[in-house]
Amino acid sequence: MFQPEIETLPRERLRALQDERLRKIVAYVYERVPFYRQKLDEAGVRPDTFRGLDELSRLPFTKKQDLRDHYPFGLFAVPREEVIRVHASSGTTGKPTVVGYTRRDIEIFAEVNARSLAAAGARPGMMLHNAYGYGLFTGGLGVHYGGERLGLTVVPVSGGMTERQIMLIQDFKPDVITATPSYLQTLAGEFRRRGIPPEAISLKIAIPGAEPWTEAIRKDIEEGLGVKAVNIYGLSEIIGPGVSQECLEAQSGSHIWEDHFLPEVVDPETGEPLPDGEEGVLVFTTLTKEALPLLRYWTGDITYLIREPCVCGRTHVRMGPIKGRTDDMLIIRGVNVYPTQVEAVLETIPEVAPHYQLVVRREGTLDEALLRVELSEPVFRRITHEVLSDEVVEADHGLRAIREKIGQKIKETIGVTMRVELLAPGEAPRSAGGKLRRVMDERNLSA
Ligand code: DLL
Repeated sequence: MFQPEIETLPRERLRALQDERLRKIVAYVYERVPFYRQKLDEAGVRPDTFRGLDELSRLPFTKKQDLRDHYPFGLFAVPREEVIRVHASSGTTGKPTVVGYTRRDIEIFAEVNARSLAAAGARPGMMLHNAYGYGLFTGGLGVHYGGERLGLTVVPVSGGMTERQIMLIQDFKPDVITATPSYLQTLAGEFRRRGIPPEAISLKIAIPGAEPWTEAIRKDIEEGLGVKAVNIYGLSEIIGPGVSQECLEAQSGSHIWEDHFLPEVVDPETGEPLPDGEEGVLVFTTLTKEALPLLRYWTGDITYLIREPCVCGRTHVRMGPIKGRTDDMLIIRGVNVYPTQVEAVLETIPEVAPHYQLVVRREGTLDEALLRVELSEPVFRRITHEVLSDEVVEADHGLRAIREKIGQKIKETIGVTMRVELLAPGEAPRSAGGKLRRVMDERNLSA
């Protein structure tokens, strides 16, 4: 562990620390951020009488729109001169969300990423191939500083230029790789294409994050690169990567670094806090941030909290995988659909690979969903073989059976009819370096 004492702090002491920090941060934002002073006044919360954790749910939520309304620096709690770095995340609409860090914030950013890398199994002296994007995106620099803090040799490759990535991995022989899961799949596919077996790749650990992924993708990455894959989660508004990290020991849920980020899961409709284990929107209060402290930030990410002790000995609560976002939930013919539900169905069908695209169109007044899925290599090889040996009819039957099986399972589990199209391996979109959009909603619903 990078900071064993804090990472294994007994729950009651962790709670006391959070309680103390929460009171402080409420007083801090009340004093320094006009937006929060007004919100807290409206909620009837006064810093001098606020009773900490027990009254957490009295605090107002902060939403992405609040950051947009105060673009670019309006929610900063320190003069701009004390901000030593800014990052920004590009939203789907208009202006980016801008976040800022004081010198101390950057130190904490490095610290939580060092913790995350260590929990993933990285050790001082190892080499890290960091293929998260450098620049306004928090991924590259966030993981970079964490790697340096832990004592790794950091190779700041950034995303993209796959040829060069492959060459550097073969020449430098790094132990750890950080990149989006879709880009790790791209790299694994490229090694495969060149006939380089996983045993010949130096990598031992991959740390995917920045977009949702599934157990099937984990398997694809682990087998393709010959690594263990452990999740890293985070968002710019809270700090960037390193808000939570899956440990190598359990590979089951990501530890939220709770001495800095206070999590809640709430009902997406009512905002009421939900009991542990129930699925809802993940909400964070930053406990130590100076430049951009946020109260009850509504991430839009859907998950649940796991309070059971972990085999690794860390006491910090775990979160499950991100099931989707409240805002990338699709409504297809009135049914709520998360892309990850589609992935979960595909995982149960051995004939297909974890590469797909979901296209939603509107034909007249009706939504049409088209699911384009790649066949697995062996099935594709069998079928092309049959076609070459003139068993075309049978081959078509085989494909139709697979298509029907997928369509039926989707209908049974999600409740939506989707047209299924089978693709040859390599035909579904791949990540060229950053986050991959697997869903294309081509309905123009505002028109
Ligand atoms: O993606 C920070 C990051 C960089 C995390 C590198 C991990 C690794 P944003 O661009 O602000 O920040 O996007 C944040 O991405 O609210 C989630 O919806 C999604 N996301 C991030 N990590 C994961 C993950 C970075 N491990 C948004 N699993 C978040 C699923 C993730 N979704």
